[in-house]
Amino acid sequence: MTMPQTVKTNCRFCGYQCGLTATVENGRVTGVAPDPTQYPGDERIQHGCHRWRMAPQFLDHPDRVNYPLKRVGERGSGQWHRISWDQALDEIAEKLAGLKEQFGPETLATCIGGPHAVYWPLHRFMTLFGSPNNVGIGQICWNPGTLLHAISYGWPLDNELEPDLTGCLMLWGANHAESDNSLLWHRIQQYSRTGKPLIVVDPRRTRTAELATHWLPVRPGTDAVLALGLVQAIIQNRWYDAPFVEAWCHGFARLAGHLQHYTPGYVAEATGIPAEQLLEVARLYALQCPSALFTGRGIDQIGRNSVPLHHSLDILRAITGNIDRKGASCITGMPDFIPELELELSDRFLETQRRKQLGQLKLQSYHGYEQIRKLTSKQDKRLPMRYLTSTQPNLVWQAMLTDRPYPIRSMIVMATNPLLTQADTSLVYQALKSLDLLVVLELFQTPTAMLADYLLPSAGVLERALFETKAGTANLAYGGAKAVEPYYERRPDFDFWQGLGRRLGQQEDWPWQSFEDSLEATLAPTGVDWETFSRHGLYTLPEEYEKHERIDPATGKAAGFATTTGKIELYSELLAGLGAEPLPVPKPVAAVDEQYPLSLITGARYHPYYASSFHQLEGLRKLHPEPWAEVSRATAHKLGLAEGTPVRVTTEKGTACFTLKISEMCDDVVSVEYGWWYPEKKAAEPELGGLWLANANLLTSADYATADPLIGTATYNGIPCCLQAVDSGKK
Ligand SMILES: Nc1nc2c(c(=O)[nH]1)N[C@H]1C(S)=C(S)[C@@H](COP(=O)(O)OP(=O)(O)OC[C@H]3O[C@@H](n4cnc5c(=O)[nH]c(N)nc54)[C@H](O)[C@@H]3O)O[C@H]1N2
Ligand SMILES: Nc1nc2c(c(=O)[nH]1)N[C@H]1C(S)=C(S)[C@@H](COP(=O)(O)OP(=O)(O)OC[C@H]3O[C@@H](n4cnc5c(=O)[nH]c(N)nc54)[C@H](O)[C@@H]3O)O[C@H]1N2
Ligand code: SF4
Ligand SMILES: [Mo]
Repeated sequence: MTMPQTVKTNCRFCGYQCGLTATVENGRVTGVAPDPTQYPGDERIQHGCHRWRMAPQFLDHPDRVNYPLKRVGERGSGQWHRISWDQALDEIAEKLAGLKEQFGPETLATCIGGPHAVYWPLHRFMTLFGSPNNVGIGQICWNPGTLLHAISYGWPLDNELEPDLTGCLMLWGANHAESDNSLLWHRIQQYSRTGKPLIVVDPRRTRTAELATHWLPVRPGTDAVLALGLVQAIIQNRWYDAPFVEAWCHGFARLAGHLQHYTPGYVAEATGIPAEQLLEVARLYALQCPSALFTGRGIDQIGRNSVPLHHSLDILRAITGNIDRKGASCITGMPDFIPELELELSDRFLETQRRKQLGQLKLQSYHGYEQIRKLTSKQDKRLPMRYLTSTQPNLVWQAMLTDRPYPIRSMIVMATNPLLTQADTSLVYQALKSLDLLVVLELFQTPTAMLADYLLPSAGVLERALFETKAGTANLAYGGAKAVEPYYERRPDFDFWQGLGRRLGQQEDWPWQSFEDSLEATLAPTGVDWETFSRHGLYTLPEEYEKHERIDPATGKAAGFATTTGKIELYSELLAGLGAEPLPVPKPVAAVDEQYPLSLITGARYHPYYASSFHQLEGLRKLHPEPWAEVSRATAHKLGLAEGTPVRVTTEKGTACFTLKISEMCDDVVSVEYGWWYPEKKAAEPELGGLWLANANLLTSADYATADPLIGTATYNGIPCCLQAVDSGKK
């Protein structure tokens, strides 16, 4: 027996990685508590969060995967044989070498998810193996905003909120009350108490919208029209920042010409937002600067309208002078530590293999990446490559099923549950079932893991070091040390990639002893060692603003922006050069009809879950036991349905069942939660943990042909659907 010790560590039940102290006895965690000496630096912030308290239970939950498992029965039969890590790695390496020999390295795909884990080791392996085929979530999370910011401003932007300084706050398609437990939500609440304008654009009156001075219940998917209406109102009324526009914006006259028909009346008709409200909001946003504008997944997930909308919002910020301005936004910089781009060895990725990338997307492709890189390089900056070039998922599933344009016969899935979180579950299911090799690195036996040939136990929260870096787009890193050695035979994901790489001829490129060793090397250029970093869990430097005004002593010229013209591009020369629309053009939203008379939004987030995670934790499940489908009171009345009724939502793609909830929101809209499965159900075919019951992605599609042609974004919001009681007997 050893004496209990208190060690510094972090939560990672969401992307914030709040600091914790853990009590450790005999290598086991017996308790955790918020640690105010680490990020976010104020233990009150964690008080509103239920998840971190679950950490000790999570560590030894009976459903955790503890040993490497190899499938023995039919795929999905739930029959496994325990094997050693060496056997697993040897067999996987041998199989991959054979497939590579037969079909080329592009026959291996990977699948990754949201910010749950450190992904660069996976990308490094794939660069060296030679495959461009990583499936991510990027097309509907992060990439549309990041790529458009880079095009408009020359680099991604961090939106800022300083409750005392910010004069107006706009939240567009984001619901921080449910999606964010940490510093930002705390600040939004603090800001709302000042009484200054808080504008929320969301078809639902969410808990965030309840704080708003102005709630704009936009019709799903029509946001780009609304954004252009705001821009037009600001131009018409001369509320824009004329000196800033004159000095720093390119294409203002062409923009003004382009906007003629976005009158308040036209916009009201298209979006459902009354003309007076539009004018009022435009005036507040333009004149109460600094104005902050945060966007969320609501706008990354509206198919062909995501790019025009992001572009319109970039313009809105720019013409009101809210770029790189304290209290509004900050153009971030390259990190002092080694950026993801270098850790992934992206520049070594062979040209022949880049050309094997599936699809012809204009931006989310190697060609698009290179065009942006030429410009960012002017200011010595480089965006991460692999995530911003990851493959449109639909093309990968199709290649698995049809062998066209070439066979993809194997996939390694890490820290994601694509059967719940990628669009079109039935397609994903068929594709995964068709593979010669499916490897899943997981904490739990998820529905995706149930189909694996090899299911490998990952070290999770408190068992592995953390180092989160905004993918190398900012000089910011947070994280810290593990509290204990992994329980049972779990290992950090890094060990898997290093072990596999070393077996497949990549020995020289995996020089480290351990994951921590690699993190130490990553931090080295900052002069801070891993131990020092872990004490506070944060590396950053104070932000600087208005950097475009800085005079370069060598040339005597102002730095400007890393774009073709050196200015913020309202009219994008880069998009024009790619043959895309240089000014935003909203696209029609899918029309409802008699068969599908309602508009569906998928993905409502609710505490305490996070995507498809945590449904097995009883303590959390009881807080929110049922998946909801929400409609307005008027819509429920029209359908003759009462709250609590089990309902079936149907789209062209499929059907899923939820419990009806009446909420304040746009009429004729249905909002369903996503990520629901039932870990208590059988972990084998055909149930697959209740995969086919309440899973929102039974209703969605990521069809490449209808997705956005620049980034590949599919439509998750604004899908025609119908809703009926489960016992209505109709099919
Ligand atoms: N319809 C619809 N679909 C959506 C969305 C939506 O709004 N609507 N949102 C999309 C968005 S924005 C995102 S980001 C995705 C999220 O989708 P995913 O990233 O797939 O999220 P989870 O379902 O939480 O799956 C994460 C899995 O990783 C495991 N895990 C956690 N930590 C580790 C680790 O360190 N290593 C390994 N190997 N595994 C780990 C967890 O046990 C869990 O099963 O969903 C997307 N899908
Ligand atoms: N509890 C919990 N927290 C999470 C997650 C989770 O699954 N659960 N997921 C994490 C991840 S991966 C991400 S990316 C973030 C996302 O965090 P947010 O970006 O805040 O995402 P949501 O909470 O889904 O809020 C999106 C809002 O957009 C609205 N919306 C839907 N369609 C439209 C539309 O057409 N126009 C407009 N203007 N709005 C629309 C929805 O009603 C919803 O309220 O949250 C993270 N935090
Ligand atoms: S906010 Fe996120 S990281 Fe912080 S304690 Fe809650 S779940 Fe953990
Ligand atoms: Mo996400």
